[in-house]
Amino acid sequence: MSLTQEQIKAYQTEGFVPKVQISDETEAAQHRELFDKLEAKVGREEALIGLIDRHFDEEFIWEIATHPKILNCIEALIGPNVMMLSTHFFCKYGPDQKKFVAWHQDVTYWGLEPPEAITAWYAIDDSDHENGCMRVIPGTHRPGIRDHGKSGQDGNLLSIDQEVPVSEEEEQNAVDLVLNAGEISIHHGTLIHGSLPNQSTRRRCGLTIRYVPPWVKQVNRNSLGRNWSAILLRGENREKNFTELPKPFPTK
Ligand SMILES: O=C(O)CCC(=O)C(=O)O
Repeated sequence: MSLTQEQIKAYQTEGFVPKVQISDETEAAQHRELFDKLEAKVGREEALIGLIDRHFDEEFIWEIATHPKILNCIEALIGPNVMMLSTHFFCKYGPDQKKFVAWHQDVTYWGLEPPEAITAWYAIDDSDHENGCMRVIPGTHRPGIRDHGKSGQDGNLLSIDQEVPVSEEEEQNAVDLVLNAGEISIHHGTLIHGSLPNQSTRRRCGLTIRYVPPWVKQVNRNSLGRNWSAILLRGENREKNFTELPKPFPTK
């Protein structure tokens, strides 16, 4: 299974693929149960945005990030050579926490040249308007990176409180990416996206998985002051731009 020509075209023109089913109900329930255990171990505060690159020690995260169905979709969009840079959970608990994700473009502070990256957002929980699903502004990936400022608002989950200004018209064009657990959306690294606070009593947790083709270079550290811990998942890494780490677990 991969993407249809229509989905590939939509990604090129709109900057995202809104929905692809990856896991059936049983597999999605297993992933949720394993995430629940991890959340219970680390606590909710850490689970918000503190679970970064845990695919190195939690096998279920590695399994999601390297799921053949996800990699088929990524390969259809960026070609046969696929490296993974990172995994990162975004969790929002409602209704009092008021955590949100301000409008931004992922690659702005990632230190990549050219700034080419792609994200699969895997729904651990059902994700809808009420619990603060991802929102995207179609087509905004095309002009490239815009200047970002600070949101200045409490509750922005982004690492350095970044926010990109958007016009009223763009805001009105925003699309909700409603997903069932076990589905993914895919977005381009320069697509403007964010999410509103969770107004429900249900958790909204998604795993973001960041991929690049190996011809991209890391020229600066990322917003966390780190180099990416890159792993080759498909094809070849002829360019050797990233220090390639070994796979922490076998792939299926
Ligand atoms: O999960 C969210 O609400 C936002 C995720 C996000 O900003 C990202 O994938 O870069």
